[in-house]
Amino acid sequence: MPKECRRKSSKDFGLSGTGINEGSRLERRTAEKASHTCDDLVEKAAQIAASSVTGAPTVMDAPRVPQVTITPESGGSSREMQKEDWDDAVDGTLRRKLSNSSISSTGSSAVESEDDLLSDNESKSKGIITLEQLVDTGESKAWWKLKTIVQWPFSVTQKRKLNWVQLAGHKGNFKAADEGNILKKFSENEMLCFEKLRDDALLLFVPGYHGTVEKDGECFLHMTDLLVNFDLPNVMDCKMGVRTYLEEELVRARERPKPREDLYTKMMEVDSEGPTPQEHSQRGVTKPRYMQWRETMSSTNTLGFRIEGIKKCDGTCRTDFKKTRSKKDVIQVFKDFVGGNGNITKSYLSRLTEIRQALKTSQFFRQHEVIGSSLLFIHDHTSNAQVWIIDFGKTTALPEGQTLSHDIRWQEGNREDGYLWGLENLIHTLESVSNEVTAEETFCSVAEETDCCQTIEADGQ
Ligand code: I3P
Repeated sequence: MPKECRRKSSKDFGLSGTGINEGSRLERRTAEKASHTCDDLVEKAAQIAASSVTGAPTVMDAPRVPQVTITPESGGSSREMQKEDWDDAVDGTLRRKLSNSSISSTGSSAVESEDDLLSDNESKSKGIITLEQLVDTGESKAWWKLKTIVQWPFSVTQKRKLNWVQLAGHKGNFKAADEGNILKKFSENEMLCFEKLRDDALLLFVPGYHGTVEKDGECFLHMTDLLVNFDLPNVMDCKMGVRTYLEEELVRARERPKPREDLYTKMMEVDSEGPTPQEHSQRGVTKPRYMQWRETMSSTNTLGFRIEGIKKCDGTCRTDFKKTRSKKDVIQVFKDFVGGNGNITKSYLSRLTEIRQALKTSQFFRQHEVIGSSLLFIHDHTSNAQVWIIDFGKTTALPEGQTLSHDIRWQEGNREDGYLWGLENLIHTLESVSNEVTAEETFCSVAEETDCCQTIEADGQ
């Protein structure tokens, strides 16, 4: 993908909100640019996935499936959504204008350094995934928060005030959509994955995908909101696999290393002894080096998954898991997350077992290098508990005829990602949580009975 296009989409299309609230002249100009860029990309994407990009359901047709939601964090990208917004985004014609992606594995020939391929620092900030949607409590947290009143197409009585909190992820990647849905910044990789997943065994375990839409001059993936069926949900994001960067990122960094100060700073915040003497002197760390360091600090390398963030129903939010590495520590975080509830733990375990089974039969899974994808755990006080496979921005198709086993050691060149190995460890972790929780529940009930017996004996005397 031409570098020029990517830069335009991040800077000019208002990822930090400039395209929404500024004057109409700017909006028009921005929209014109976006249209132009989208048009260029439509043809290209159509060549890749022509047959599958048709027939996106309208809002009314969209299946009401539980989904993930995330939202813009920056104030500029939030506002009340109006009927005409949705008319713009989803109408009968629904032009399939495809924006470019800041994460693309297809444009390597045009890029000049690792960052040209790997990241767009103008549009991305930190982390990884999810957010939450809940009834407004009026509380004001330091977390990135977006308040949106969804006014249409719902009646006054159906209006709901929503708060969305983004646990992790690239800032500004999400916008509000019609109720039950969200808009996620367009990524070619992710779109192609969703198109292929339409006919795959994993379909039941990924967010509903309703095609692409254009809004405010930007292109988005129209997806279901995974939190919609929950009442004050607890949400955890686990990034899967032993590797969190693509092999091509590694190659590029080797060919054209580009130390980044922001990654050096992030590394220093966690461990001042993390950077090498050379990295200290240049005050910069390359992306793969940073990613590898993150993997060794967390449980990615040792367990094949890591905890990225947790949002609990009480409003507390944690993303400080960069040094959560040992199995013992991971178990403790999970126990806290499920609140010592054995039923929720068992529901999660059963869902993970279903996911494992589906992965083993999935053609999509066999034919893709799955990098940076997460499992999203969601439960609420009704013991409704679900796990979803999310984030396919860096999930890349293998060359024709090549497949992965996902459970053998990664060596550069074999593109293995350790996803299944990580899932196996995740299941073992949940089993340990379940055992501990059951033992504690048994202990408590015995203790209660003992107290009870003592009372009876005392009464009898
Ligand atoms: C970020 C995290 C993201 C990565 C991002 C990192 O680190 O590893 O997965 O984005 O790279 O900065 P952290 O979790 O410590 O904040 P990608 O997955 O898209 O590569 P970026 O800074 O280049 O966006």
